[in-house]
Amino acid sequence: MVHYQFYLSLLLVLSITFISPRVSHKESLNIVNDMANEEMRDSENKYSILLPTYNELENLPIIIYLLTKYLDKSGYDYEIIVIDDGSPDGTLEAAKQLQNIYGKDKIILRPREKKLGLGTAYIHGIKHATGNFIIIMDADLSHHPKFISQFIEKQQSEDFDVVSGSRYIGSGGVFGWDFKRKLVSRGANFLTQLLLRPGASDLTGSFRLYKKDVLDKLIKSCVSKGYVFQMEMIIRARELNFTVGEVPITFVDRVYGESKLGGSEIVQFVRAMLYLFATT
Ligand SMILES: Nc1nc2c(ncn2[C@@H]2O[C@H](COP(=O)(O)OP(=O)(O)OP(=O)(O)O)[C@@H](O)[C@H]2O)c(=O)[nH]1
Ligand SMILES: [Mg+2]
Repeated sequence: MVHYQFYLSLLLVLSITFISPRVSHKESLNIVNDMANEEMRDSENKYSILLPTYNELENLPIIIYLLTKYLDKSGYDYEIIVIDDGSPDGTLEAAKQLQNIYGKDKIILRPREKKLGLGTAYIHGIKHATGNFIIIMDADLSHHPKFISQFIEKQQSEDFDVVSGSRYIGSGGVFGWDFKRKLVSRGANFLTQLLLRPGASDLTGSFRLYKKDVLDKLIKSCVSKGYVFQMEMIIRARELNFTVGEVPITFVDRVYGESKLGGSEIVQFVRAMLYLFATT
């Protein structure tokens, strides 16, 4: 019996040493270390997803269902922070019911009394975030949660400070926009590329992942509050020497609810772009 065990162990040692010689001892140690580091990183990381909502009653249940589906599957630790600005359509009541379904640890409600704008909605949400990473996305189903794991992988690949979803690289694209809307988006991106050389291809998109401390610094340095906030964030990131990675995303125009982009937003955008051109 003893002999049998001895020969079995000997066989095991020999096979590890001779049968798999292609991986050196150092290499195998590195592989084990990498695996351990990755696991540790993932177990330490938490992703806070900020969902600003204004009249998203039809969209909120679907986006929350998709978020939990994809994130639960990927195994990342996460929380979803809904920042509703007193939507008259009852979005907040729906959010409360969703909280009962998915749990208070996963769905966090941080409502405000009235519509105070998107920029300050993010600032409000960040204050309550417990994750070391923040993901910002729209709640109107234009941004698909399936891309989040690609954002996270991209961030981890080179330890990027910011990962920005881009409609203008690789397999990225826009679906459902009319010609005017495409022209406005392309025009805004083109002009900003020309004047500010931001080092990122999609400046007006808002589907992004940030290291929390980086986002805190970026927000402090941003002056604009409205629509143009997204563009300024990337310009400030370049100015402060933060690294920005990009992931191609497909953007689908909202099916439910109304668009809030109007002429005043376009004027605001051009004004802010010229301001940044003059000051950065
Ligand atoms: N909390 C809060 N959320 C807002 C406000 N304005 C817009 N949102 C939300 O921010 C996200 C982006 O706004 P959208 O209206 O979709 O802006 P957009 O995608 O540029 O334009 P459309 O999709 O065409 O309407 C959506 O989830 C909105 O519900 C606001 O003042 N406060
Ligand atoms: Mg939208």
